[in-house]
Amino acid sequence: MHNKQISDLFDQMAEIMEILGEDHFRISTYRKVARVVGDCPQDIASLAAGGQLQTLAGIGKSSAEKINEFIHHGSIGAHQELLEKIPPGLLDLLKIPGFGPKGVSAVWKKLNVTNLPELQQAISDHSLETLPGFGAKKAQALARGIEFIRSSQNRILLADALAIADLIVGQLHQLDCLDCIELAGSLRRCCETIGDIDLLAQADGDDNTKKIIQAFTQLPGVQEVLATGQTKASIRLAKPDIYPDLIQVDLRVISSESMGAAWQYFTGSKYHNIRLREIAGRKKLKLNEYGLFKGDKQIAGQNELQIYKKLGLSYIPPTLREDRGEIESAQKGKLPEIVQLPDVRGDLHMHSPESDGRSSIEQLIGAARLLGYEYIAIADHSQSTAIANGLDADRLLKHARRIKKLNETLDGFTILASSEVDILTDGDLDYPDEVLAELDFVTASIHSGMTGARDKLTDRILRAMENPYVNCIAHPTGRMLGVREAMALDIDAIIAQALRTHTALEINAQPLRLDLNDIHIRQAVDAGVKLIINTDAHDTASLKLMRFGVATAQRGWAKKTDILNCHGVSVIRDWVKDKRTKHKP
Ligand code: DGT
Ligand code: CA
Ligand code: CA
Ligand code: ZN
Repeated sequence: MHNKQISDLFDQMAEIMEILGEDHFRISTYRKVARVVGDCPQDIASLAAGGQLQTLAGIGKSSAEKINEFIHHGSIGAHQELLEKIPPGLLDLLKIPGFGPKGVSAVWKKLNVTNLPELQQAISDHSLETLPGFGAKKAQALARGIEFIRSSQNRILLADALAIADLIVGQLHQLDCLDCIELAGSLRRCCETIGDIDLLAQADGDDNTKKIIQAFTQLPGVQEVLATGQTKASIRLAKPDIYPDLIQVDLRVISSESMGAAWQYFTGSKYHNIRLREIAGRKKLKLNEYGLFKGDKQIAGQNELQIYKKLGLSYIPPTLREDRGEIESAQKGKLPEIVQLPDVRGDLHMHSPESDGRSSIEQLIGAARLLGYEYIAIADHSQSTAIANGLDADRLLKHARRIKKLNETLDGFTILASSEVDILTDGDLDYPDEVLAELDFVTASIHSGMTGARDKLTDRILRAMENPYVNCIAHPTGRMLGVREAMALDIDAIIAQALRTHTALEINAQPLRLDLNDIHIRQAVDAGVKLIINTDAHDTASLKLMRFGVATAQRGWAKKTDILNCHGVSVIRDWVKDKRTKHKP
């Protein structure tokens, strides 16, 4: 499908024309084309091949020609011409959240700013503030926006970072001069993306320390040694294929009496640590990576727990250390008992070969049993997701009957007949209610037209939740880390509707998704909305991705009682039955 690329090109043409101050009418025409193409559920190339482009509202003759040009040549001449009229760095400025073509045009024409570094300069020398409509507040917002872009560039997915870290840990573990090696930093806090990998090795004595640092800098795959010191080193490794750059790994060697303090310090987050140092200060103590000190005397440092205890806090799990209220809660001894991987009792979103899964249903059951699960749901795609071989109603009903029959042969395990039903552009579902009624559990999700307007997209989901057969919304925002932004959605409205309609929200455990994210999970938990952690597995191996969903749930302060699939299958069945009968919206 070229839809996204074409939509992006038209958007970019509109943006460049707006920067150039060109004709409004053409700008809004291009925007309209971008939206129509982005929303179009069919492949634009096949519409074009059938000469049907102009049947789409908003696509006239000249836009259709440009689309055809792209399909045949991979580029659009008018787009290339527009690109030549502006300094290329201006396009980077457009990526700053909250900074549009009008703003870009102003800084370019009035301050001669042509790229990100120059904009940063204009912020720091306050020249930006001299522009009409740009006060200090706006400048600050832009500075934060630039920081956001920086921080999302060059980061890698949690799961990929963990795989690399595991390899390094495995290799260093073979050294007998090392007592233990631990993960720290954002990796230990299970952030969704990781800037660099932080490792701590515990060893005593200069010789041992030296040997570890040496082994670390000579690991296979090291492309560059950034720095080496007595007790620390930074290297750069080749990233897995999907990433263009190198990933940095920092190792620090710590002696046993400071291991807990260092682990605490280098786990972060920075903001969490700042708060802890303040608390230490108020108690006339000093906290650093070597320990907690009263004058010159170390009163804690060997283990982390002691540090929290001596500061008057209960132990704070790494996934909560973001200064998002965890310190206040720990002071009162009121931290939530966050969900743990063994609490998960089933997985309600996976695909079989009936749509685009690669492992047979029998294999999925076998793997799920090994994970200690009591139930799974097979949720294949519905007919509109044709690229994933989605099932039409007939096939679905047969598929569901086979699954229910299979279930009767199982002992101590339940397989549920489900579907991942597309939410169509108007919020209708891809199957009629009488078909959905034959399923044990229904998950609904959006797979098309994700670039639409906020109100429209939100309404689509709100309407789907109104359906008494919809039990869960899968990957609610549709974001893919570093690939695709979340849909513009009114999350508050979706959470309120989930509560009102007894619809659960999914925490999709795919490392690329982790959707809902930690912030939205926390909002849902606070509102009393039920969540479901699913792997969306397309093969047995992916069933193990559950840990990433659980970690994200922890970061959103979710308890096992908040998670529907931390309950037995009878609770799941009741959840379905109650919405169809008692809570029918
Ligand atoms: P990342 O690498 O961007 O995903 O995030 P982190 O949290 O791993 O950040 P990193 O690698 O710069 O630092 C690791 C931890 O070291 C950080 O979470 C907290 C601790 N730390 C505390 N104060 C500082 C500081 O002033 N500078 C740095 N670099 N780290 C600090
Ligand atoms: Ca780090
Ligand atoms: Ca680091
Ligand atoms: Zn799926």
